[in-house]
Amino acid sequence: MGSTSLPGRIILHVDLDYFYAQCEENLNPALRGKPVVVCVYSGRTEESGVVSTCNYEARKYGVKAGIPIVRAKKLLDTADAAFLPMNRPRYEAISARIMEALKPFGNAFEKAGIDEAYLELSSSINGDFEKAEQIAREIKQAILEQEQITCTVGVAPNKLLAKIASDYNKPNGLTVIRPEDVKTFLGELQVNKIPGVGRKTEQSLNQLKVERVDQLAKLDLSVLRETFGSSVGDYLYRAARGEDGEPVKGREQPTQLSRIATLKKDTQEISEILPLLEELVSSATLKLTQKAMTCKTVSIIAILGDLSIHSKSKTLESPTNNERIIAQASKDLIAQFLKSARNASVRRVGVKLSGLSTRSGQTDISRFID
Ligand code: TTP
Ligand code: CA
Repeated sequence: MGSTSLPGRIILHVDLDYFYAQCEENLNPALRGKPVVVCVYSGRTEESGVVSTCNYEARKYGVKAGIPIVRAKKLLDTADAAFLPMNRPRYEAISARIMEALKPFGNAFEKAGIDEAYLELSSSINGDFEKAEQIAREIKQAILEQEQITCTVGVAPNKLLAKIASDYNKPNGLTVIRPEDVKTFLGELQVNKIPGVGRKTEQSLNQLKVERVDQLAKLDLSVLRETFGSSVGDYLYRAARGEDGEPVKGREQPTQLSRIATLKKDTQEISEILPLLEELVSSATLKLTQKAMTCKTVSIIAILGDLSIHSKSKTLESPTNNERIIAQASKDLIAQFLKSARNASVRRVGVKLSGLSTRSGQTDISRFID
């Protein structure tokens, strides 16, 4: 079922600790050591609204994100606590500087929220988890020195596991999950540690007598699909095994990829067109493979001597990055084109691969559960 962790892959997930509250502590160091609660005031009454986040001193009293401010005040009534209004533009400016500082540490960088990001280290350190751990320490030090912000880092063979790792030991933590430790590490966790598994999914799993991830890994895929539907079922099945092929998306993923070139001379002969077309297919397919993507549709483009542009497309039976299949489809299409457009003298020829998706076919489904 799709790709798992590619061998040698190492991903870092950086999560800034109690982010908004830590920003407030830095803006007013007198707050340090006290419970600090950042609030979203609704404006209805003086105290109505909810807690956005709070520092770890406040968490000791049971305060957490999402609870009413009134309730947080009750929990903290014996403490010398600070209640501050949220100032999002301030936190965004700090976040933007930190994100810029993080980018050079990886081959690819993906911001996943105001206070979290993924870095792909794979190709620079050749699967060396010791080096990855060292880089994680350097990152923590760099952010601390530059912004006086602590963070927690997870290091693992894929994004899913890196996120689970960074959640494991907060604040100011560093957790490394090596490929050989995945099964043991994951197996002992409660199912709600899987990103996306909230109260509802957890309750449904509990009804199936599943509380820990090792128990989840014993469920048949068919049971998971019946209970949660096929996409969430597939996600849980793979997550229980620590499998995730999602790339760190440096930029927006392309939705199509094309190659086009000019023939040595205008021609109507397929034999004079095919060698160039095959080269273009080969180059496009290589790019697809490098991006760990597949295509669903193959098109050929023909620009004639009169500069008119023509194209023909074929939707494949299943998504692929197999060069042989893509080359065959292109060959069929150009043959069809030459047959239909008699006397067409081709000047430029091209191939376009579209309907691109990542090989796992999974698009961050964890965000949509519960
Ligand atoms: P989180 O990373 O979930 O929380 P955190 O950074 O405050 O704490 P932790 O040390 O556990 O990582 O969220 C990041 C920021 O997003 C957080 O500082 C405030 C904001 N936020 C809300 O406004 N409402 C919410 O319900 C949550 C969970 C977060
Ligand atoms: Ca955080």
